Amino acid sequence: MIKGITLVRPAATPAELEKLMGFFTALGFEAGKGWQDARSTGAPFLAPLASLEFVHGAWPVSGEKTPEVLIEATSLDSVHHIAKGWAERTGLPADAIGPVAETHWKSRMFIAEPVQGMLFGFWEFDNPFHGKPIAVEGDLSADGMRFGVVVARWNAVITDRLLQGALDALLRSGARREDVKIVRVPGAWEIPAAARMLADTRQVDAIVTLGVLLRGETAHYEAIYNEVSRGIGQSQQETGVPHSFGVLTCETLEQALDRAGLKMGNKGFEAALAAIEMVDIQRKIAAKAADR
Ligand code: DLZ
Repeated sequence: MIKGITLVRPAATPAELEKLMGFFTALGFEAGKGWQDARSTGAPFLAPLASLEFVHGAWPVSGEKTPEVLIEATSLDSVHHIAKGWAERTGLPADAIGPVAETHWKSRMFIAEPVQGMLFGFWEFDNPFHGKPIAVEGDLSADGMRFGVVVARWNAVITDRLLQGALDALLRSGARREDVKIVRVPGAWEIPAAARMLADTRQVDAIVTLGVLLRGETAHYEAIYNEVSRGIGQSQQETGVPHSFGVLTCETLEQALDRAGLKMGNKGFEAALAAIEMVDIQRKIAAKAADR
């Protein structure tokens, strides 16, 4: 139920607020979304797990007690109920836990004074999705993840660069070298079969596939490309192991070089990041399902 803590420190004057903002900006704090209304001004500064917010003016509800610490919650009414019960059991005066009241900033809050003079504001936005991403998204930390990289030798001048890019992304994102298995296959045609073998071992969390098909130089280009992409997709779907697609399809060698670290980034690097992200998404979705 508890989501986060915001420490609020009122500045005595607008000049003091400016000074604090300058100081915390100079220290490298990331500024949050500032706000201003008829009564007050706020300048939040973000930390990964908390924020320290300077305000000036009547805040948060004029005429009421001002809490020093704000705690954002979900299911505010349940939190209030628990706080009331606790206050009753511990013999606190009835007004130690105030009523849940509307604020003037699209939220509801109650103020708790569990010990005299120490005020906590528990609050919840009216819109539960306010400022929060509603999508499940993967992080890019590969710490503790195991990968298979299947790379075609055909057009090795390109695929070696794709492999370098992929390794660079995996290792820089925290994967350990011993957790990355590289499998070299003759050409793109062999990628799906090798990827499937690796996935079936269940010893990898994701597979990065790397190859290059050059239209100008490949007989039956369409047929090979269709089969390679279908096979990689099929292996991914049937095994449930994420497979990222780093098989370039280009008209010329020059175009392929551009996509392997020259003018248009390195598609091996991008494919590796996609694999990391998919492992994390898979874990998050599984964790959410287990929570239900
Ligand atoms: C045969 C062939 C051709 C013509 N072109 C390519 C290509 O552009 N990229 C690639 O990765 N592989 C190519 N191959 C090789 C096939 O993928 C396969 O390795 C061989 O036909 C052996 O099965």
